[in-house]
Amino acid sequence: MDNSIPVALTIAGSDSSGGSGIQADLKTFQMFGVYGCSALTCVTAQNTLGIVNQEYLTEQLLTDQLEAVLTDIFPSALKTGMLGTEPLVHIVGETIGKRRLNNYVLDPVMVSTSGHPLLDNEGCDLLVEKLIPLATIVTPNLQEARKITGHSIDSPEKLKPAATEFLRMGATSVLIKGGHFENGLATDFLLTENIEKSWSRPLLETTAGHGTGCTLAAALTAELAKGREIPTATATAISFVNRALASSPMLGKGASPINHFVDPTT
Ligand code: PXL
Repeated sequence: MDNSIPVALTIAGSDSSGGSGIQADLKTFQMFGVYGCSALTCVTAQNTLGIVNQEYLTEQLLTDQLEAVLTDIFPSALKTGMLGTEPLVHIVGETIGKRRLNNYVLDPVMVSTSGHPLLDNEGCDLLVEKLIPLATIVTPNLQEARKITGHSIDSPEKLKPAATEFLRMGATSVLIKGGHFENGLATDFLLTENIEKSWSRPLLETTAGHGTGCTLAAALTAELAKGREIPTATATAISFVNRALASSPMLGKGASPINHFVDPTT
């Protein structure tokens, strides 16, 4: 009997409220039928209202987590989320190269929804220089895409030039998420070397949304771990997150987490 299941690795921070970070990633992998491994970069004390405290793990401890997992289990896809500092970005880049990891989903997490910095400025520079060229897909939100490219991206027509900039930086593909402009639509824009695709929907009136970015990148990683192509993996991940957002359990007093229990396949 073949009991094998696809394996994915997440390198990210812990969110004590369980809605984003490592917790969102592992819940999502599980829903998609993918075995999840993890390496922590940071422990945050947070709830739906925001981050109260955070502490980075040492460089040695991140290195040792990665070595422990990767000398034993080979993931068929991986994602990175909150990396925090330049030295931790450096370790991730070195490890992906040394271990020849592929199907890499880079979520360039920089600032939390509540405004808390999740990556220092030197870390941002190194992420662009070292991680973007390794990425199968980069998943910036509009704010991150503006910061990384220096483009203003103030209309739907500006999405493609900004996305092209990510490919020029060395990424295989890019998904710019949640662009909303005066048309009242939220648009996700995918660009690969030979495919351009966008998904638009009316903006959802909700206070929920904690962990949508992490969950989308995790769903994409799970689909790549199963061998799906980038456009179908992206479509599945977007559908999962939209339905999870629409059926949020409305937990907590701030931005509620989304509903990780929705069916990934419909
Ligand atoms: O959603 C970005 C994010 C990622 N990872 C961790 C976080 C957050 C936002 O707060 O705390 C650990």
